[in-house]
Amino acid sequence: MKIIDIKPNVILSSMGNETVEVTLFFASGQSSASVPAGISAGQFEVQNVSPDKAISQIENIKNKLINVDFSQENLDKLLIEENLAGNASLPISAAFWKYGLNNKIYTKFPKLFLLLFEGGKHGNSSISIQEFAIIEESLDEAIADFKSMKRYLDRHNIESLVGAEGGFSPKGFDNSLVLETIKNVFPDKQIAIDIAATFANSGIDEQNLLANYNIASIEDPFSEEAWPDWTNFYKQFGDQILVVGDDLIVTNKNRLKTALNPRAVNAIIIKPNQNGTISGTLEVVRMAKENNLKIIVSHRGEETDDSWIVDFALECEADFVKFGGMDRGERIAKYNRLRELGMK
Ligand code: 2PG
Ligand code: MG
Repeated sequence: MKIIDIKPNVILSSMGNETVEVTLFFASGQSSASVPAGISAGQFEVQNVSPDKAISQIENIKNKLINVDFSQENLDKLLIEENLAGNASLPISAAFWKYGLNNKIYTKFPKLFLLLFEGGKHGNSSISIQEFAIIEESLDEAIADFKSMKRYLDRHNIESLVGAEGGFSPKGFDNSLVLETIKNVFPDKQIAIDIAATFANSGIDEQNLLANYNIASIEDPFSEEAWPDWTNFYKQFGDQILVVGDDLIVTNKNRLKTALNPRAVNAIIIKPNQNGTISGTLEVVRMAKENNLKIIVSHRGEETDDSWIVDFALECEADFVKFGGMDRGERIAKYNRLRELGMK
């Protein structure tokens, strides 16, 4: 596929910060993609630069990208060789990838980690765990459940902030109150939490959590360098729950290798902007599947209205997705895209 022109552009993210969008022009059409950002980003993610710098990096290599017949792999290889920052390479890589999708029909859909409550860097700091989700198999049910929780909070006069990802973040709540509330409203649903331990206040007792609540998945229970804690935890609980690496692995194949021997995880968060290219991300997905890890494709704390991450999740045949709560336009865009692609 030959790119005939490239227009990088600055747009605003869901936090009102500037981020990069790229439009690629082809002989027969065009394709745009923008990049999200982490609020609780892992320290080993691909490096980003300011949007202005990213745009000048793109302008500087424009001539090498135009009128060349690229495959996705060759394009991404060049972006890496040219040492582009993540927020310069990914919008090009993703816009190219998007253009190559031919209105595919999907029949298999991932389960949803429907975000209900948020704390840590994403919400009210009296809640130290970053994310509390319930696991849903149907989009319609997820929509209904999110509304049920809203009704419950309204009925009890519980005032709540809207978290960064469209979840509830009620004033005066702490981790236990959040978990009790979920248990109360949805006694039969499985719970998935993201402790985001690098940023969480200490004092979370994982054993206690598992004993008292219907927890099916724990993400980042320890910081990204606490390998022995991870491997011990996996040994103890890996046959009961998903032990999920996000900041630990940062969609990086070398860190994934480390997490496999000795085993630290049985599931992985996949975020293309932690990696920097589509091919690099797909390589991590392949390696994770070969090693029987569950695949969880995820949005970022700071998103854009772009919903290509949804198409990406379906292309990867992800087991689960994280697209937030149902209370912010940029999150709703993902759920609308899921619906458009056929999920009920
Ligand atoms: C996470 C993500 C997305 P952030 O930790 O899993 O939910 O948050 O993008 O802020 O890293
Ligand atoms: Mg996380």
